[in-house]
Amino acid sequence: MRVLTIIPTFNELEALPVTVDRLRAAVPYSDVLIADDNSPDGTGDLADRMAAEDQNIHVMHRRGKEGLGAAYIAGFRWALERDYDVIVELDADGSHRPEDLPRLLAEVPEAHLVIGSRWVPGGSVVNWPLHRKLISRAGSFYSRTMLGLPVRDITAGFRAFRRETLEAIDFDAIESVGYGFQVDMTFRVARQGFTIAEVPITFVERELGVSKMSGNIVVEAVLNVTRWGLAARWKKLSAGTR
Ligand SMILES: Nc1nc2c(ncn2[C@@H]2O[C@H](COP(=O)(O)OP(=O)(O)OP(=O)(O)O)[C@@H](O)[C@H]2O)c(=O)[nH]1
Ligand SMILES: [Mg+2]
Repeated sequence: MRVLTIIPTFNELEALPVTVDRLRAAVPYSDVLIADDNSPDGTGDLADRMAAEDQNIHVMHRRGKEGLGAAYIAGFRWALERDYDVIVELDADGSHRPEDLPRLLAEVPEAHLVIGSRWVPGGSVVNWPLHRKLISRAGSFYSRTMLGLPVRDITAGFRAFRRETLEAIDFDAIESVGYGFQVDMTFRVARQGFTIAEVPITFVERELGVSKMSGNIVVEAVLNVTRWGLAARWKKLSAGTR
């Protein structure tokens, strides 16, 4: 099984080396692709230095900040052009513990998409205030109901895809950038009839660096979910009356 872990970065000078070291120790057979959006703090140069010392580390330098979704899609294309069997998404900020990755990878033979989930029994979040937990759970609940998806943690960003799953997705049709990107991907995977498994993880709020979360990203996600949910209902309804 050839595994590629994609780490999107924007200004992650402090956190990136720690995360990559932990990943290399936890899953030494995974290659790493750092997809950097020309970070002003020099994360891209640091990534190049890391790649020069470790042949399993690769770097993709992108023009500028275009959002996490665009960086992942570029990484997916890079992986599909090479012979990777499993493609993993991992944040640079330490929120996703690389030590949990072996448990996700162990589920890949059972499911087309494996999600590291905060909101299944055994999953948890460390260092989040109550309101952040409520927003995340409410967002997942709304998306789950609106889109009819049997997934507890729809916005989760710690994921392992089988190659065939990504091959079936039309990346050009994806517009969302933030959390919406994760919801969008989940919805598309489910609509292909693929199986999705959730593995409990402990999510740790970042201790190093600065968050790129914004109100806009949340608004985008809610609006898109509403639009997709209504469109899917409308399609079902009009198919029934024909
Ligand atoms: N390449 C790229 N990476 C990004 C971009 N925005 C965020 N990232 C990376 O995506 C990962 C998640 O970003 P965070 O800032 O932690 O956002 P978040 O996890 O949604 O928010 P927090 O919970 O507050 O940390 C990190 O590795 C970021 O560096 C972007 O525009 N381009
Ligand atoms: Mg984060």
